[in-house]
Amino acid sequence: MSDEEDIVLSELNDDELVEQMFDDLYDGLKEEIEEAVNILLERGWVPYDVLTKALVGGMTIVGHDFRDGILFVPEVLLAANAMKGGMSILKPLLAETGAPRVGKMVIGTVKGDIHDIGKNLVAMMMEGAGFEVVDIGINNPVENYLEALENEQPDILGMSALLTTTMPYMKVVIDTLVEQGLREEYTVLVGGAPLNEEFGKAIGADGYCRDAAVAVEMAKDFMSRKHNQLAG
Ligand code: B1M
Repeated sequence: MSDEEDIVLSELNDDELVEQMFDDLYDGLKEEIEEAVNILLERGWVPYDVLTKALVGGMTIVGHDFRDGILFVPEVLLAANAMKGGMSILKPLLAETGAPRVGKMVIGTVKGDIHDIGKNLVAMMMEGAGFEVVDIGINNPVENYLEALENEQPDILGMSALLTTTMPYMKVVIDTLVEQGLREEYTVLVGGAPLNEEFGKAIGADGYCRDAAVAVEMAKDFMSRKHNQLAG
């Protein structure tokens, strides 16, 4: 029997358990991740801390080793799957805040890009903050965004890109909105690991969101400005 099999997650203290979750996420062990998420919740951890400290923390390590050629796509897919298992437990809890509906957002990952964990996390946190979120998934050409905007009439358009090769596509979407005279109708927020504030400004977005928490803060901020404008 290996050492791994001897570990009883519920017997670890919080720090050890989070460390073990980093290992289990790295190894793509979905059931273990789900069990550990439940243990942390039972111990009184708030869902947001489980998400950011344990799951996102673990995925950051995976990201470094992916970059350095230590992990490859199949392993990273398993890690992503384990992460999603943990996120699915947290999702209803994050959405359960009972906050009044503050606004509506359409969100999707841009064309050519299939990364969806960050986008899903933003969607979850936005729902938790009282936004109605319409998630149009991954690999979205501009037509998908336009269709969703027309059908859903959201306040905010959110776009995600994780690749340096796909992030310029955000500008294609924004330019199309400008061409069609629709740009002023929506607040456009963008995010994803390779982006930065400068890029957000350069492509004409209203805001660059470093992470999901910033996305929520910015979205709330834009909504309160919108309400003030309407009131004034
Ligand atoms: Co990909 N991948 N990947 N990958 N992958 C990265 C992005 C990479 C940085 C890894 C690396 O080399 N270090 C690298 C990109 C390099 C670059 O462009 N500079 C990379 C590469 C190269 C690739 C492939 C090309 C690999 C290959 O095939 N050779 C390929 C491309 C596929 C494609 O999209 N066409 C690929 C494939 C994959 C998998 C399928 C294996 C898997 C994705 C699974 C999935 O998403 N379902 C995967 C993963 C998991 C990663 C890493 C390891 C983790 C991404 C992640 O989920 N992070 C990633 C390394 C890294 O980012 N460090 C990597 C956790 C997530 C919570 O963070 O997504 O940043 P993040 O989201 C944050 C913020 O960015 C922000 O808030 C989120 C929450 O706080 N945010 C937003 C994100 N979107 C937002 C939208 C908003 C607001 C905020 O709207 C308002």
